[in-house]
Amino acid sequence: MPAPEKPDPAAVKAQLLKVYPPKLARKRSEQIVINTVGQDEAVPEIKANVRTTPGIITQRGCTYAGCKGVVLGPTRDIVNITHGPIGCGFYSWLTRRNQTRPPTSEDDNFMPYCFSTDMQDEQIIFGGEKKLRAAIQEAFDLFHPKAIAVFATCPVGLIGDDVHAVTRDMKEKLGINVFGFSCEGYRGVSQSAGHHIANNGLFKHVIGRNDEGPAGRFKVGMLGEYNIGGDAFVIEDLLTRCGITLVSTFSGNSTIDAFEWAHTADLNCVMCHRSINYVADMLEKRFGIPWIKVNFVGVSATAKALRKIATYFGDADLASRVEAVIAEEMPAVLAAQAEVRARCEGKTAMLFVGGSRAHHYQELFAEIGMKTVAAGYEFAHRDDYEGRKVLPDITIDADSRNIEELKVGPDETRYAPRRTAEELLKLDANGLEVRGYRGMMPEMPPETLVVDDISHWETEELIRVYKPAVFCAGIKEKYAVQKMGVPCKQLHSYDYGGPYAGFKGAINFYHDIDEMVGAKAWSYLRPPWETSAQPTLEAEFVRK
Ligand code: CFM
Repeated sequence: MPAPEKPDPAAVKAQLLKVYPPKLARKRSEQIVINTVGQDEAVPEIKANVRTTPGIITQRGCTYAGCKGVVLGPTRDIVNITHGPIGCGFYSWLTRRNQTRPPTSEDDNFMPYCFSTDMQDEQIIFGGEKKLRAAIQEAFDLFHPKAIAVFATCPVGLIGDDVHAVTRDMKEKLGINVFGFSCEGYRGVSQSAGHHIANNGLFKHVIGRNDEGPAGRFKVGMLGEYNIGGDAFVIEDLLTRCGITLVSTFSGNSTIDAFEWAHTADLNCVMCHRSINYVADMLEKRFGIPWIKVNFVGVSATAKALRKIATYFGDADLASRVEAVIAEEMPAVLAAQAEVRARCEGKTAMLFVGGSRAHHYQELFAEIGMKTVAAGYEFAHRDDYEGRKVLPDITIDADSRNIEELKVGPDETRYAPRRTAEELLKLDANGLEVRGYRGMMPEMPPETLVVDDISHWETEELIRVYKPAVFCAGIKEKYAVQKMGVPCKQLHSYDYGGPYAGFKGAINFYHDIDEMVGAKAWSYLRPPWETSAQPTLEAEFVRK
């Protein structure tokens, strides 16, 4: 049956909720919102960052994944040891295609290795600290790294191994930086808690240890850019051509040194607000570095980000170099847009990804005339949906309170506000939106559906109703979506594609999406349960 021209979102929402028991339906009802944008970008309230109800098939990951896999994983010269069963280490190892590029083959690069204590029953019963100590020693003897980080998995928390005591001892013994994270998978409602724990750990153990950062007139830090599919390489190239010095990136293509001198930047640019806003805030409070939200996904967003940096530094030469770089890049972009738009215009997309990409990638789709009809984050908070203006209204529940909130004040000797309060106000008036993030919903058209922590049932139902031309999600959803005849673009790993950031990345994205939405293959696909009269798989209850 062809999809109706424009499904009624209220009816769709009711349809999604009707299978749930009343209590769950009430909860999900607050997490599924029909968007409206009123005066001053007022959007409806959405419930977010709450526990997934057991029994629901969620797309979320765990706290350990957010800490080890997401924030620390992309750094090449820290030996990251997973203290836990081997699966935790293995499945958080390079699956999102975070790339790195050491300057020479002599430089440390541990990313091709997966380090784990490979906990066995014996450690679960008698404790794993001894094995962890031995693993740290072994890693040190083999690789002589500058730093070793240890990540606790669920069983570690359950049996009570103290990763901090072990890392403290080993730091003293080995004379290098060794630090641990209590990022057991169950510690928060999703990987978001892991981001926060990672941010805190970096701030306590790494940032600020070295005052000798790179020299430059326009020194920025990039926060929340993880070099998926080579995105950071594109951004680095743009900044270099503009004459902007990238002091450190958290954490795509990064090093421990760059983390240690992160406080020498004069401006921080936040890409993924969800995963790293804590570091941005702490760097400002302790060292006086202001931060702005940027987005290098999408052509106009990229140009805007570069211009914002130029505005901040207020230097005419820098501004003209930025304009020159944009002008160099635009002809190829416009040509690609024109070519692809002819085929993609008016087609629809749905994006259910993480905590920032469901927002950022809407820009790229809009640039080739595609409409986002529904979108949502897996684990973002209300501020990522509704904008940071709602921060004071967010209720802190027991799950969030479980995560340490560092109290950070000015550094006694190194606090140096890069701009005065008046200067910041002026920059704000010039469109810089210092410390601001407007969130996803104000930029989505009215009548679109916003769904937090989408369930598998809801995913399938939305696809049935809207029949989008492309569905953006991750590996867990990919094949179920494609079996429904809809192409699925992985926005976590980019499948085998990318980079998608900056101008060159946008061109890659336009072409990849053009190929996907134009491919007839999906419409020919018939899953076995539709083509066979016989059930393809039968099961019966073993226990009656
Ligand atoms: Fe930030 Fe990310 Fe994302 Fe994220 Fe992630 Fe990721 Fe993501 Mo996958 S840090 S919130 S925890 S932009 S791994 S690089 S793609 S879910 S939208």
